This record gives sequence, C-alpha cells and structure tokens, in this order.
Amino acid sequence: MRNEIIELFKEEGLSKIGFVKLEYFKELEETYYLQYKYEYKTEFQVGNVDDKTFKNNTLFNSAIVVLMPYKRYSSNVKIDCAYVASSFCGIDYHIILKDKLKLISDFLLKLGFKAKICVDNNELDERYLAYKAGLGFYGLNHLLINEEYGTYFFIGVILTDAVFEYDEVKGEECLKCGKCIKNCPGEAIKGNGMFDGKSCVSYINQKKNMTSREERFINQCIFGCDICAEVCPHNDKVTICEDERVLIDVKNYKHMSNRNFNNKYKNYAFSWRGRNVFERNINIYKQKLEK
Ligand code: B12
Repeated sequence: MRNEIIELFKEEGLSKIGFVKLEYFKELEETYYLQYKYEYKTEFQVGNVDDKTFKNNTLFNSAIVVLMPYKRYSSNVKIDCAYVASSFCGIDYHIILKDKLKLISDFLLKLGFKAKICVDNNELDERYLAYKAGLGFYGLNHLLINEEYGTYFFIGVILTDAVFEYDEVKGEECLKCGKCIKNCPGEAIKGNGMFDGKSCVSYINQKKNMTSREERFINQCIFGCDICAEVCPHNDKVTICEDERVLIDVKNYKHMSNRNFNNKYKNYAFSWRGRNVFERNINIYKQKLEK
C-alpha cells in the first residue's frame, strides 16, 4: 500500500513523501517549552505540550507527509510596486494541496481506513512531522529545509489508522551560517532554538491590530516575508522565477470594495486576511514612499 500511495502522489507531480508513526513525541516537550516560555507564541501558532493529537491519540496510527514546492521570486521589484511573499504569489496552496491529498484519502477510505487531510488547518506541527518523515532538516531560520527544494515548499499531511513501514529522520544539518539571524528585520530568529513569532514580520503584516511600533516593519513586501529564505545558502540551488507575480502599483492604488477584492484575489493565499489588512499595509508603505 505504501508504494501505491507513493505512485498516486507521483501522478500528481509530488515526489517527496514520507510516512511517520504517530505517537507522543517526547522531544517536543523541550522544543515547545522553549518556544512558548518567553511569550513568543502568536495566535496563529499550533500545539501544546499536552496536545491530545499526540498524547492520547487513538484514532490515527500514521501520518503521510508530502512536500509541494512553490516558486521562488526575487525581491528586486520596482520601488513603487508592493508585492507579496513567494509563498503567497500563486493560487492558494491550501486549495491545490488539499485536492491532491483528497485523491490519497479517497484511496484509503475505499480500503476501509480512516483518513483526515491537514494543511495548516489543524493542531499539528507539520514541520516536525515532515522532519520525522525524513523530508528535511531544521534551519536556523526555523524553516524546514529539503535538499532539492531548499525552504521553498509547503507541507501537507494525511492522518490515517493504516499502518506502514515508516521513514527515518535524515542526518543532514543546517550550515548555521547565521545570515538569517543577521538579516531578520524583526530579530525574531534567536539562534538558540527559539523563534519569536510575535516579532516575525510575516506575523506583523498579517495581524489585524497593529501598534505604531509594529507599523515600522511594514515594507514593500506587504504580506508575508521572504528574507530569512532569500539569504539562506541552502536555497542557492533554487532557481529564481521570472513569471508574472502579484504586484501592486502603490501610487495609483485605489480603494477596493470587498467584492472587487474577492473577485480579484480570492484564490490567492493572502486573501485569507481580507481586504482591510491588505489595504492597510499598502497605505502604510505608500506613506513611507511619499516621505
Ligand atoms: C503559525 C505559523 C506561522 C507563524 C509563526 C511561525 C513560527 N515559526 O512559528 C508566522 C505567521 C510568523 C509564519 C510565517 C511563515 N510561515 Co508559517 N506556519 C505556521 C503554522 C500554521 C503553525 C506553526 C507552528 O505553530 N508550529 C509550532 C511551533 C512550536 O513550531 P516551531 O516554531 O517550528 O518550533 C519548533 C522548532 O523550534 C523545532 N526545532 C527547531 N530546531 C529543531 C531542531 C531539531 C533537531 C528538532 C527536533 C526540532 C527543532 O522545535 C519546535 C517544535 O517542533 C504552520 C502550519 C502547521 N500547522 O504546522 C505554517 C508553516 C510552518 N509556515 C510555512 C511557511 C511557508 C511560512 C513562511 C515562509 C511564509 C512567509 N513567506 O511569510 C513564514 C516563515 C517564517 C519562519 N521563519 O518560520 C510552512 C513551512 C514550510 C517550511 N519549509 O518550513 C508551514 C508548514 C505551512 C505549510 N503547510 O506548508 N508561520
């Protein structure tokens, strides 16, 4: 069955797949503890040490983890255009990845197994599962790094009660050059295993109520942040894409109605936060340009 699943994913263009035995991962106590001890946790973040998903899980035995690469764009954009981070440039990955995962979950359901699709919409630490599945290693920047895709991929998971032959963690390691730490605009990357989610610019530009101190971090990349990925030497092999991307002509930007915003952007991942956050960030960047 393992091979059949791998083949089904391959037909969908996905070739990085791993299988993990679901259990209570004791080592997370240490890492979660570190993350959350200093109030670094944001409302977007998942998991608790006593998370039932890992502790008392009786529904599922395994996680099938898959990586889906996304295009890497350059931040070399004309100064009067705002843009969104690479991960938000294409059609929403939640839509694409869930469709692909559905084929596998249907396959498992037909065989009489349980199957639950997870892409960001769950309490699971997806990076950790992908790490356990042997699909990558942790960078100092806290992103998971795959030897072929660098950091430019999304993670999708299927939980199932089926049992498989499982994969193992790979031995590779981050070069620990420290460029991500030096270049992180919010100083979110601490370098000692901790990540201050509240200072990550990707968090700041997605949150609803921003303080005036936080406004200082709004820049040309108005949604998400690519800096810790751009400077990472593990991404040197990832080609920079020249395709069209979402660019916003800031000086000529006109206020949009919700309906127009949805018509134009509803299939992009950045639209999840709605028009207000999008326009707020454009306006802050516009004011900075005018100064
Ligand atoms: C909340 C969230 C955010 C928040 C907080 C990010 C953060 N670092 O926690 C914000 C909005 C800031 C964010 C930003 C981004 N995110 Co995000 N995010 C999530 C989400 C929904 C939950 C993450 C979470 O709370 N994890 C729990 C915490 C405790 O994990 P952690 O911070 O990674 O802490 C672990 C590490 O410290 C780890 N660890 C560190 N070193 C080592 C070493 C070893 C050996 C071990 C065992 C463990 C370990 O141990 C901790 C526990 O596992 C996940 C989807 C999901 N459900 O997992 C996507 C996810 C992590 N994000 C993703 C992406 C693409 C991004 C952005 C690149 C988007 C962008 N361009 O702006 C940035 C990158 C920021 C960064 N450097 O991490 C991808 C990651 C892809 C990848 N290659 O890693 C995910 C998996 C979404 C997906 N389905 O693909 N994100």
